[in-house]
Amino acid sequence: MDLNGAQLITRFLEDRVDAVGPSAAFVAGIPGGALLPLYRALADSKLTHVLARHEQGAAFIAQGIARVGGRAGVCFATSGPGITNTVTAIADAKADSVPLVCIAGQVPRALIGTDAFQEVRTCHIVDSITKAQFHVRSADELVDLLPEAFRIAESGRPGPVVLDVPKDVQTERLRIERIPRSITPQRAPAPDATAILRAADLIARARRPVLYLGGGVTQARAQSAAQALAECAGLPTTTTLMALGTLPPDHPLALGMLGMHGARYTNRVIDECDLLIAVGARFDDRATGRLDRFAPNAQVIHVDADRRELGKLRKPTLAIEADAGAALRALAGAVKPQLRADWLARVGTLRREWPLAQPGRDDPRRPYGLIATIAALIDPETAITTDVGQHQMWVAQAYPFRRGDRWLTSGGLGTMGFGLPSAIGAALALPHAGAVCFSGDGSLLMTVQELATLAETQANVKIVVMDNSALGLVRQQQNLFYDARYSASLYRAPPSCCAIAEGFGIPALDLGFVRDPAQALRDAFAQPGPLLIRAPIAADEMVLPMVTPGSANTEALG
Ligand SMILES: Cc1ncc(C[n+]2csc(CCOP(=O)(O)OP(=O)(O)O)c2C)c(N)n1
Ligand SMILES: [Mg+2]
Repeated sequence: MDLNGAQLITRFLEDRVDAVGPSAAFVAGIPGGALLPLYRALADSKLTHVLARHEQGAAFIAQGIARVGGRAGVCFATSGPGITNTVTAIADAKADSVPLVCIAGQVPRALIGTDAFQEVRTCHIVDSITKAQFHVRSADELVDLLPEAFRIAESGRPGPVVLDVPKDVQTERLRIERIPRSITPQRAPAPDATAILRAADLIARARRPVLYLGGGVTQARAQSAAQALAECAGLPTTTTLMALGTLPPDHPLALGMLGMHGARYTNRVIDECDLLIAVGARFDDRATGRLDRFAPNAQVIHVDADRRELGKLRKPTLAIEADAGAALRALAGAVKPQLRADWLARVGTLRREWPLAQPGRDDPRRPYGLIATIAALIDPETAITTDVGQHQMWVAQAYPFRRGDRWLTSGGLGTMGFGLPSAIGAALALPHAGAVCFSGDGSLLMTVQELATLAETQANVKIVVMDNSALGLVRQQQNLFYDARYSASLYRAPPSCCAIAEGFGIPALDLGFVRDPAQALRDAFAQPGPLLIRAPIAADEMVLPMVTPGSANTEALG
């Protein structure tokens, strides 16, 4: 067949829909000069383009689709300012191992290196925040590079890939027999059988083991294998922020989230453990606190798809490079059933002595009460996204997550502005269940223009803005660690987020003006479709406990 580079791209993406499913039909982006040939081909394709209002939004919409579906999301950005606008969202995808393919326009080949209009050295800029990046030198190269970009993004430990495609590569004609097929992503290796036996032996001999699960378990969609292992070997189980939902909060072995804003008892159980089984977790500083005092008396089994994580921060007793799902299934089959009555009794005592206090849990006008009231109204299939700040940590502490793949938050990079566009992406991929975005009044403004995208797509997204007229988490740290000198953390002229939403064509509900917030929320969540809900929050509410950065997790404040 005879076609041009741009048509090859759209035909490849269309074929991917048959292999991956309907959400692969979405491409989020913004056109521009260097990408107009691709948009010309798009006009003839069956793909559904989501016109974002900022390229960061486009890349986060693609992330939302990827995080709920597990396969690569796709975004388009033009050369120069288009691709530089995606940088934050690409770095975010790298930090949280999210498969993402960004197709960027570039100036025509003859102009490269001439400081042409809208020319930047794209590959150079994204080098350290991608898994791979390719400058495409001819339409012929696309035949291999398109499947390769997706294979890399989705295989092993997933991550972002950028294709830098000059305008005249998009218009260059080529003859091919057939459209290149997408490659089935390769999982990380299966675990070594001897290593699994050794791990099972370490688990059998441990007296106080803890299972420590990270985002890799969600990536591998290994929730049931993780539960099976925990239940068979009697392992109290903690999760990182990224793996919330792997064990439902009412599971008797669930310890909840560890780390900076984890419950005191969770961090104490880890402090007392003699074997830590880390799976798909990377000993991130927000999870471990002061590293040399994290699980100080424990041997460590570390399972990860990425061998560079093994021993990067904590020297393991036993390192296993493997897909989290395969390793958990193998371990669940190899461990001997144990009840561990003494250890579980000790865990119960710590849980009673050092519980997670949730003041105001019964009051929908306070953070925990608001989250609990909303959680009771939402289907477990609904995606929950957050922005970054106190509201994110309150949701992490209080929301009763039941599915890891329905929980979307910017964990590694901590990007304000993640919540709204990722919720749009998630809701496009889950049209019935939709998405709820818990945002902050600061974070919302980072990508507020995506309200226009929401109005246009009518995606089923509810936005709950926890409005404290403040950069709350910054203010809290200034209160606790910087002599309560509040520098640049209170808004003196806060805008009305309800008026903003309405200006974009999104209806709004202000809980500050209703008599019965619980009833107003019931009514609001009974209606499908976009809505912004403003929940006023007192600026002095804190998210506690909190471990001082650099301290041991057992020394939390509050
Ligand atoms: C893009 C970006 N800039 C700055 C920060 C630093 N930061 C972390 S939390 C926070 C405050 C967030 O305020 P808001 O969204 O209102 O949430 P709140 O803490 O008030 O709930 C800031 C500025 C960040 N995480 N991301
Ligand atoms: Mg705020």
